[in-house]
Amino acid sequence: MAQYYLEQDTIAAISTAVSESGIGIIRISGPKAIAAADLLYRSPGGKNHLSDAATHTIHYGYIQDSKGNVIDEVLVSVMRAPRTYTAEDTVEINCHGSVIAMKKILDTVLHCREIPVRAAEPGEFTKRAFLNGRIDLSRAEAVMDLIGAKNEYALHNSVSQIRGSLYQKIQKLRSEILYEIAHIEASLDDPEHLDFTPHLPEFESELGKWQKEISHLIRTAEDGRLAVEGIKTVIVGKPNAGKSSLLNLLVGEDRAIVTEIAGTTRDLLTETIHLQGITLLVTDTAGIRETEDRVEQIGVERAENSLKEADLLLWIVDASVPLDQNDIRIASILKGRRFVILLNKTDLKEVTGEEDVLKLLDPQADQIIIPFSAREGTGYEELTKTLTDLFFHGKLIFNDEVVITNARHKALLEQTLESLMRVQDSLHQGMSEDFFSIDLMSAYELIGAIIGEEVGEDLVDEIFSRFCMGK
Ligand SMILES: Nc1nc2c(ncn2[C@@H]2O[C@H](COP(=O)(O)OP(=O)(O)OP(=O)(O)O)[C@@H](O)[C@H]2O)c(=O)[nH]1
Ligand SMILES: [Mg+2]
Repeated sequence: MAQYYLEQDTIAAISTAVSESGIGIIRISGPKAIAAADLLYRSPGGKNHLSDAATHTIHYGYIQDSKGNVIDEVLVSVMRAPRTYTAEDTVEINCHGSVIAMKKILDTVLHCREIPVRAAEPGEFTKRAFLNGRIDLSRAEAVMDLIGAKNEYALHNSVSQIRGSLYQKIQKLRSEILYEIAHIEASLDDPEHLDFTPHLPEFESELGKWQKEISHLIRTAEDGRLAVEGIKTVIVGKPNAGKSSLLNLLVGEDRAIVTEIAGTTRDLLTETIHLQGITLLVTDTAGIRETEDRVEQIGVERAENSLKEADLLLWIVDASVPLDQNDIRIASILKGRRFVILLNKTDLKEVTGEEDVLKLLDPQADQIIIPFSAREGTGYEELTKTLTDLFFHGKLIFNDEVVITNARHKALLEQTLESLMRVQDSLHQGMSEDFFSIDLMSAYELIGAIIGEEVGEDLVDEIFSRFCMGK
């Protein structure tokens, strides 16, 4: 673990949301945490003191201000170092969740003259856990992801990283790389007794194995991003096809205006939808057609622009009317993209069938078409299943694979892979060991930065400042 200055001061913050709630928690951490809390705490009989309390015990009583007025009735947890969240002495005051009471208690802790306690910065408790060596950086970052988790998948993934899944994987790779570095260095130091050459084939196979593992981790990042941030899904189709009706069906509420007038939707409307543990960011767009209406033209432009950034397109085709020029134009825009066709309004008499739509597409394409009715909800289940299969190959959700969800981790893995590729190049060019030992060392350092080895203080500050208050 890289060495950082150890914090000596005691810090405090409100750790729960600062809004009316069942309970509120004021957390104090640092060498003087227990003494500071003791000054404000009064047990029911007035005789018990927190300073005498055994570790990991809870105490009923009152918190009073400097003049001895009771602020609130509380339960105080006393946890002594090192088995605490921050690895320091920690006190948590559980009060009734009144915003005024929480603020007043915090204020009293911070303004106590005898014992200086300062307000914690955002993420500072978790930063201390990291600096005190209780958790590595990947776990600390997973704590932040857990707080911000927007779906079950994201939650599951961050819990797994908090439990050290990524850490273990990285540590294993590091120790294997370090072993080879040591081997090379030893042979450089003592060439008479230790020759690396006979070991080269084995080294090369190790190198290939690391590259494979790291490439695999990098590939999981795409699934990870989609799972955690949501799949950017754009609904396209000609006017009146039922795009806004589909959005409303997915959201389960009347968000978008639906009328029988073609050209109803003008602006983009994006809604977040949770389906079986995954998140979709679904955008409804204006129907694509040639139009003289200036406002509608802008809507069509916006629709076409939003398509460009989408992870997935849902093309709504109106089965109750014949295909026309607009459908042909849409089919050409969608060429080469990942899309699913919904043949909508199948509750009406079918004028356009699946074969008609397929004729507009590349005959090689293995296109998914789902008969649908936004009015009656037909095809909804098939759509859900198609989406989860498309993005998660039916396996990503809730298996134990380590998935990269953090952009910093992904970038470091990419750089590590580049260094390893340079090692391989040197190897193929028959360079001497000292050449590739430099790149091997940089791979070792880069991958170590994921778990917080070899990272500078600035980066540590920057990462933890993104946490919320009280964490
Ligand atoms: N019978 C039937 N009517 C539908 C279905 N889906 C939509 N409609 C009707 O078709 C009309 C157009 O629906 P919208 O959802 O506004 O269509 P849109 O694609 O958003 O249209 P624009 O915003 O104009 O591009 C409305 O009258 C809907 O009630 C369906 O599955 N079956
Ligand atoms: Mg619409």
